[in-house]
Parts: sequence; C-alpha cells; structure tokens
Amino acid sequence: MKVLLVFPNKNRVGSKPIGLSLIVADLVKNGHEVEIFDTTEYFPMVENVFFKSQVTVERKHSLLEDFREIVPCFDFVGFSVLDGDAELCSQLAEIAHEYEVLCVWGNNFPTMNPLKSLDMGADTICKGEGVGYFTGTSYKELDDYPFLNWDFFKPFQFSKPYDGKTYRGGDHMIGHGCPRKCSYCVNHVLKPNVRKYSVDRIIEEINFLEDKYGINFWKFHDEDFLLKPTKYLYELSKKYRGTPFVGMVNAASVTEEKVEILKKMGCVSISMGIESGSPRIRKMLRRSETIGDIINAGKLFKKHGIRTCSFNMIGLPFEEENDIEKTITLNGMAEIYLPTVSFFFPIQGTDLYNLCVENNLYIPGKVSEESPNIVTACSEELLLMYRKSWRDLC
Ligand code: B12
Ligand code: SF4
Repeated sequence: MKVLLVFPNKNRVGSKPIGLSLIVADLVKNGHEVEIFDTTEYFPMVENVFFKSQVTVERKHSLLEDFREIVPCFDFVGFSVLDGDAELCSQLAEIAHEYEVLCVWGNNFPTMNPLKSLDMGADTICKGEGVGYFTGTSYKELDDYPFLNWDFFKPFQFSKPYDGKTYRGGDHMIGHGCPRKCSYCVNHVLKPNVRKYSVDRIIEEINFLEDKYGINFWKFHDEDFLLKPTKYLYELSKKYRGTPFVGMVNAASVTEEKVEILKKMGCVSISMGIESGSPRIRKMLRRSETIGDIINAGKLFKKHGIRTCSFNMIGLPFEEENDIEKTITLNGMAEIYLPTVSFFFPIQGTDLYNLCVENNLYIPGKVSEESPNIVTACSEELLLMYRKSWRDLC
C-alpha cells in the first residue's frame, strides 16, 4: 500500500506532528510505502529570519500544482485535519479524486464534524485515535506504540530557535490527555483518557530519537507536563540525559518540588495557560486553577530560573475592557517573561461554542480565520487599547 499523508500546516514552523509521526511509524513497520506532503513551505512563515537559512525549499510550483504532480502515485491520501484546515484539505481532496485516489480524513475536525468532512471531500473518516488505522494494528497502551518516525519531514521542521541559538528540535508527548474540562476545549470531548508512557519505555525512545536524528532540544507537547506524580517525574529526571526542553503546564499542578525536578532535568522554558485574569470570565471558561495558583506558579518558575510564557485569549463572549485589563494585570503579577495572546475561536462540540451560537455571537458557516465573527470584545477601540497595554507590559 502507498499512502501520502498531508500535514496541512500554514503558520507554525519547526514542529513535527506527533499523530502523523506515529502513523508513519506504523505504516513503515508494516512494510508500506509512505510520504508526507507538508504544506508549511508554501506559506510565508517559512521565510521568517529564524528559518530562512535552515530551509531547503523543495517546492517546484504552487502548492496545488505540486500536489497534483505527486498524488497519482498513491493508493490513499491521509489528511490530518484541524479546525481551520478543512478548506485547504477539501481543495486537495478534489485533486486526489481526479486521479481516483481515496481520501481519508483524520484528527479533530473529522472526529467532531464527520458529515461535513464527507461533504467536503473525505471518502472515509477516522474518528479519534488513528495509529493503526491503515494497517489494522491495534495498540492498547502508549508503551505499545512504535517509536516516532521523522524520516519524511523536511529539515526546517527540526529547526528550533531558542534564545538566540538554533537547535535541532524533537517533538513528543510523555503523557496524553487532561482531566480538566474547560468550556472552550475539545480535549476532554475527544480524548477523555489520561495516559502516560512508562519511564523506561519513553527514555528508550527519547534516546533513540536523539541519536538517530541528532536532536539537541525537545518540545514536550503534553497538555500538562506536571500532571504526573512527583515520584514519576523524579524517576524520569534521573534517567533523562539532560537535553534542554520546553513544555506546558497547568498552574494547579505546580509545586516547588516539581519545579526543582524540572529544572534539574533540563527544562528551560514553561508555557502556562492563563487565558483570562477576570474571575467572571474564568468561571465561564471553567478554568480550574485559581488566580493564586497562577501567581504562585509564575513566581516559582522565576525563582528556579525557568523562563515562563503564558497563553491568553481575547475576544471572549461578554468580555469587556476591564476584563482584558485584569488579564494584563495577572500576567504582570505572575511575573510572566513572555505573555502571548490569541483571539478566541469557538470549536464545535464545546459548551462555549454552543453559548456563542445561542447568543448570536457566532454564526456557523459564516466564519473565516481572519474574521472570527466574535464581536463582543473586538471593537477597534478595544483592540487599540489592548495592543498598547500589551506592548507596555512586555
Ligand atoms: C502538538 C500540537 C501541535 C503541533 C503539531 C500539530 C498537529 N497537526 O499534530 C503544531 C505546533 C504544529 C501545532 C499547530 C497548530 N495547532 Co496544535 N496542538 C498540538 C497539541 C498540543 C498536541 C497534539 C498531539 O500531538 N496529540 C497527540 C497525537 C498522538 O494525537 P493527534 O494529533 O490527535 O493524532 C491522533 C488522531 O487525531 C488521529 N489522526 C491525526 N491525524 C490523522 C490523519 C489520518 C489520515 C488518520 C487516519 C488519523 C489521524 O490519529 C492520531 C494518532 O492516534 C494539541 C493539544 C493536545 N494536547 O491535544 C494542539 C491542538 C491540536 N492544536 C490546535 C491548534 C488550534 C493549532 C493551530 C491551528 C494553532 C495556530 N493558530 O497556528 C496549528 C494548526 C497546525 C496544523 N494544521 O496542524 C488545537 C486544535 C483545535 C481543533 N479542534 O482543531 C489543539 C487541540 C489545541 C487546543 N486545545 O486549542 N499544534
Ligand atoms: S487545562 Fe488545557 S487541555 Fe485541559 S481542558 Fe483546559 S484547556 Fe483543555
């Protein structure tokens, strides 16, 4: 079987998706031919100063033309589709169909929107986990998964700029899943199970990947790296080679002992979801950690020399100017080194999506990435105020 896997990425450079890396590994292990069609190099981010020197752009024509050239050689095209990727995947599926190549859609979008995906060009969809989808292999535990396979990713997806240096980066997750139930998040709807690799198993794989691909920097994409028990983290840190890494945490899991373990293990930067500093908005978001947890966590990381980055959202339903001010103040109180901000985008299947629809804040079908149609907090005046305050804070 010959399978072409599409990574329809537009605006992030320097990451290899874990889902596709596992699917590649399963196909290769079972003797099938596979290739990755990574759309990243057709979008401007790749021209960014950090990556330019690393990029060996192999595109010949436009994205659609290059896809047309390659797709007839395959039996299946597997699309990994997140919200926001569906339009592009639909265009590519149309081309694949001209050559009678079957299109399988997997990942969050088809899992949450199966009928829409079939309408948009999927011949069949994979709901939820898909590691053994093409080969029929069933994997019960994370420890049973094959080691990630990055043989088909372009060099720029290994490029990890950090603090003025460019490293060769690896992407992995030591644990999967989150037990919390934030109202805007699809995680608990899609993947209710919280699982982790055993320490010896993941260390064996990390060492293998470091040696095979020359990895000298890791990004661990676990939803909350510190969700694991202290004893597990301690054992992991003892066996880990010390390669510098970044990860994500929830402030509710942060204790001084865990922060010390992270530091000794080689953690250089931690990202933490703050999202909003307004108690009434936080209640709507169903964030489980307290404002005190966030301040405490930020200060602990600073004390132990781990850089902090925070995720914040604006444009939330019913959000007002003073809510945004509270978010900015909270980032300051937690002494966050690098606050980042995104526009809220409602994801189908979540309670906040339903709330937006019920209150006419979002009109399904009318949405575009540029104009998410959430008007509540995004007047020009508010945005100007926001940009200015954010700049001042940074
Ligand atoms: C790592 C990660 C990334 C990486 C890799 C992205 C990727 N496509 O895998 C990078 C940094 C590139 C990234 C970028 C973005 N991400 Co991201 N990312 C994550 C993160 C932290 C982990 C995902 C992961 O690896 N899970 C583990 C693997 C094993 O599971 P999986 O990806 O779901 O894959 C399994 C199944 O879905 C299925 N599957 C997946 N693809 C396919 C394909 C086929 C053919 C088949 C059969 C099966 C299949 O099989 C896989 C194995 O079981 C999640 C949050 C989370 N913790 O889940 C957010 C998350 C997926 N990202 C999100 C977003 C919004 C983005 C961006 C749009 C952000 C932006 N504005 O740029 C971009 C989109 C880029 C893109 N088109 O992929 C949202 C998605 C929301 C949604 N419903 O669509 C999430 C859920 C975060 C969140 N809560 O908001 N991300
Ligand atoms: S803590 Fe993060 S991953 Fe967990 S439910 Fe909330 S937003 Fe989702």
